[in-house]
Formats: sequence, C-alpha cells, structure tokens
Amino acid sequence: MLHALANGEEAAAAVSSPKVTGTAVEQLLRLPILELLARANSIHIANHDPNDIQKASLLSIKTGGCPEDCAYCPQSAHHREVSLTKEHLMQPQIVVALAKKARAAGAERFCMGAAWRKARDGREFDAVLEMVRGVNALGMESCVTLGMLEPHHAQQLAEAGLTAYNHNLDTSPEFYGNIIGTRTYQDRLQTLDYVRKAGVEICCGGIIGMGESWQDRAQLLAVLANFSPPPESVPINKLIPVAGTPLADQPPVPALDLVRMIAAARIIMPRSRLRLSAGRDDLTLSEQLLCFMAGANSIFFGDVLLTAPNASENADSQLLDAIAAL
Ligand code: SAM
Ligand code: DTB
Ligand code: SF4
Repeated sequence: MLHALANGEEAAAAVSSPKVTGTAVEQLLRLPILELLARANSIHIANHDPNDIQKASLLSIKTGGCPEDCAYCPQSAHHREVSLTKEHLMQPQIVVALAKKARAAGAERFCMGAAWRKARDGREFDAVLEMVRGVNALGMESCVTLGMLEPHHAQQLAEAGLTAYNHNLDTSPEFYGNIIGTRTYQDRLQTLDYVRKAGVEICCGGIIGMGESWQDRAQLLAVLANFSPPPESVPINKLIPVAGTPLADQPPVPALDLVRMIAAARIIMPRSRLRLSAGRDDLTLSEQLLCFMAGANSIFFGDVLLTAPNASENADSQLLDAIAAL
C-alpha cells in the first residue's frame, strides 16, 4: 500500500480507494485563511482536547558526519562549510539522565536523533535499544530517528518498547530529488512500512521553505494522509536555513504558510498528533496560537532541537502561561 503512493497523486489515484488527492489538498491550502482555520478548528476540537499540547524533548544522540546529502541538514558531511562539532554516539546512562531532566521540566515524550544513513547491527544499535528501554522506564513516550532500517531493526526497537519511529518524507515525491540525492522516496517509504509492520507508531512529516511549490506541499500532505492509517504523529518543520548548507539563502517562510499547512493537515488527518517543529523560535506567541487553533497539538520543548536553536525555555513558559486558564 505504502509503496503504491511513491509517485504522489497519480499513484494515489491508482490504489483502490484514494482518500485524498493532491489537487484537493491544494484547494484546501489555498482557501481564504479564516475559512481554512474555521474548518480545521472544528475538526480539531471534535477529535482532540484543544488544551492538550504535548511537550516533546529532542536530543541529538550522535551528531554530524552523516553520509546523506540532505540539502537542509547541518549534519550532512557533504556540507563542509557548516560549523558543527561532530559527536560520537552518547552513552545510554547520560541519555537517560537527560530524559529524566526533560521529564522534570514537563516533557512527556523523549525523541532521540542520530545522524546515520541507516541503522547497523552491533554495539551502537544495542546502545540505542538500551536508551529506549531507559526512557520507557521513566514513564515517557520514546521516539528515535536513526535513518533507514531493516525489518529486524524495527522488530528489535518494537521489543524494546519504542513508542514511535521518526522518518520524514520531507516534501513531495516530485520535489524530493532537488533536496536529496543519496536516497529515494521509495527508500523512505520502505523503512516506514517496516516500522508499521513491527507495530511501532510512525512519526512522519516534512519541511516547508525549501523552494517547493504549494502543489508540492499539497502532495506531501496527500501522501501522508493516504497512509493507512495516517502517521500517528506528523512533524511540520519550517526550514531553519543553516549557514553552509545549500539552502542557507532560502527566503524566510511566512508564518501563515505554516498555519495553512497545519490546518490542511488537520482536516485530512483528524486524529494525528501534529507537531509544530523546527522554526518555531521565530514565530510570535500569537502566530503559535494560530498554529494551535489550526490543529497543532505538540511542540518540541527545550532550548535546542538537534543542533539548531529552539524557542527558549523562558519564551515557552510564557507561551504555556498564556494558554493556561486564568
Ligand atoms: N538521520 C535521520 C533522518 O534523516 O531520518 C534523523 C535525523 S534528521 C536531522 C530529522 C529531520 O529533521 C529531517 O528529516 C528534517 O525533516 C528535519 N530537519 C533537519 N534539518 C532541518 C532544518 N535545517 N530545518 C528544518 N528541519 C530540519
Ligand atoms: C523533525 O521532524 N524535526 C526534528 C525531529 N523531527 C527529529 C528535527 C529538527 C531539526 C532541526 C535542525 C537541527 O536542529 O539540526
Ligand atoms: Fe543525515 Fe538525517 Fe541530516 Fe539527512 S536529515 S543529512 S539523513 S542526519
């Protein structure tokens, strides 16, 4: 089912009962914004407690030196001009101690990212399994993103109790080749399929602001919505243009583009957890509230994402105070 959607809308039309087409999503994305927001909000509150904004904490457990060439990513070894200190895989005890600290600060989910092309058997993968078990033992949801997996990796992660595996499609099948040359859309879909089959939730989303069109944004959302079921969580990232990456000079994305993406995602994926992810630090408090009205119900919490700055803990306590009851 998943691989049938690799070519976007055409492939989506070929499966027996396509639920969502790229064209229909683009129509949603282009609606007058107040109408789009109203429609998204009514679906949001029918399916979720609007006060429930999940706080996820993110940690880079292995930083930099990645053999993939993702144009947006400061961790790619292809982008030599990026100023980043490479780090080996962290020790599980340290990771679990940091998860405990994040839990004390209010995080409910702990996401661990490794700059790997793919998981490999051996000591390092075993250490990741230990991290997953340690995070679960704290009563937190656990998520890892390790690049491509083979079925037995997904199975071992499932046995360790992993809640979710993050593996983003990033953009439309059509635009993908402009951003990444070292792996295909089909490779991504394959890993997601293994994860699903192992019984682990999938966390899969994308990035806006890489030079893609509205049609590409619509196609990405259509591919996600046509998963059966749609991903349990969907991170929507706004490009952080990092100096030294090929996308360093991309113009900034208007905040309302992000609101439109979230609203359309909420309409076509009513039950998924939508995470307002990278790029939140340059949104105002009111712009973030619009994202929550549109259906976002999760944020990354903590001063850093993987390597780039996030909204500060100070700004986030103001945000959380502002959305709490008086
Ligand atoms: N190597 C793994 C992989 O690619 O799946 C995991 C780590 S990777 C950094 C996780 C996700 O972060 C990417 O798929 C991308 O969507 C997002 N990301 C990376 N750099 C970003 C940037 N500069 N701005 C916004 N999102 C970014
Ligand atoms: C996701 O979609 N966004 C997060 C998480 N999944 C792993 C990562 C954002 C990374 C932003 C750039 C950086 O911090 O290096
Ligand atoms: Fe590597 Fe992931 Fe960055 Fe791509 S996004 S370069 S796979 S760490």
